[in-house]
Amino acid sequence: MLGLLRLGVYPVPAAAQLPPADPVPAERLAARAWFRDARLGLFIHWGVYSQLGQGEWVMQNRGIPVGTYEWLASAFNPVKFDARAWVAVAQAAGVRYITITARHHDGFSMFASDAARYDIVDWTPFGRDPLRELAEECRRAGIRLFFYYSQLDWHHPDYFPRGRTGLASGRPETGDWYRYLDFMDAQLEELLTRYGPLGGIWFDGMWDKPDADWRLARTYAMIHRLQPAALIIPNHHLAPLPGEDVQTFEQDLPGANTAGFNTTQIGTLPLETSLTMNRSWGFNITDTAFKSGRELVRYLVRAAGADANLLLNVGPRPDGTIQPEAVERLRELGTWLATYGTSIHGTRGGPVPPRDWGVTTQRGDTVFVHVLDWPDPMLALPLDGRVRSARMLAGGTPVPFHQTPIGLTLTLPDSAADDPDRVVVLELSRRQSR
Ligand code: FHN
Repeated sequence: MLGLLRLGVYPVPAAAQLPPADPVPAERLAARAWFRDARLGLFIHWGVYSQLGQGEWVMQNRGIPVGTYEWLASAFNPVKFDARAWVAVAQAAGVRYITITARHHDGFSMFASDAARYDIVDWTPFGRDPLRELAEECRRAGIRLFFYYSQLDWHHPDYFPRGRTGLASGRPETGDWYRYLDFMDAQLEELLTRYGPLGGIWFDGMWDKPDADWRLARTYAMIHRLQPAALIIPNHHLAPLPGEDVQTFEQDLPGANTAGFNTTQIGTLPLETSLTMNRSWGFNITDTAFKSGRELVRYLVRAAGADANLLLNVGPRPDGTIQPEAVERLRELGTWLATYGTSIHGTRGGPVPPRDWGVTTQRGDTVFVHVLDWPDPMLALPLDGRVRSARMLAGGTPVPFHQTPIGLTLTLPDSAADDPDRVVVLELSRRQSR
């Protein structure tokens, strides 16, 4: 048992490793409310792996040993990287926050780190810190910046005992787990003290060693101490743990589990769902399976109806440019939000839970009925509020409605075939408002 503990194996599930959470300070509660209002974030998977155009797991998938991958890292030189251009694409899409990979599972740091020489400034000819440039541009544009930080590491010698992955990395079968945890805390301190106020930290990779002692309480406490308004968003696929601020789901709406690794337990924290625009997170040169702008609008709407944010991903190319297919779809989202954003940004899911025909979102006395799939002119909703008026959001055409004690029926105008979402705006009489 003692041997196991010294090796950092802690046969106690993560949940039991954390003391009950202290009351959440006001500024973090305010940050959580801001996060819920934001509704749309841009996820960016970008790094050394982008050079091979086979996604961010190429080191693992092709069994590339550390030495060879280190050479690949030394060739990384994204000369066309332009933080202002990225932020402009995000702004035009109606994005309110960006979450970028500061360090993915390959262990390479996309920022200037004193805790590691294996970083973009020391190890590559590029020599610049893209996260610093992005942080400045985000601040200028009023977009909040989150850093994705991988707890899993296929490069670090102290990520030992190994977990489920990274077994072909060619590292010696030795290492000091707690020295690895110290390394992570040192890097997180750098990220939380050198890039200005952050939206938060988006963790990933704990699932590689689910029974390990990740010392979460210590790391979470440090983050909350260094930046009290920073949010902790863990992609551990478990129900929320003390000290965490957002529950994120991957490639699934909250509660669903088509991906096979998401918990179906929905807690009370703000919710988020991360989604690839094609089938890859990191740049994949042969992955042309891009979802249409229409599909992405409808996913954003379904996420908002489930009271969750959409964190939509792009995988920039090795030269630092974003694929035109992705820019085009982000532009389409922005065009749609220019008209319909009021029914998404700053809303909450409900009052009618998600349905096959669509979802509802609400803000104060206003309810937005998002009709996504409904062939018939009449739509009945179990809405017991007193509706004062009903109109189409686009164009303002009044929508005939009939109110009964058990609900409401709407007579819907024909929809344009390519209309991704017919939005009916209901104004509730204050007395009844939620
Ligand atoms: O392994 C990662 C993967 O590379 C990617 O970062 C996604 C994003 O949510 N998360 C992990 C898979 O669960």
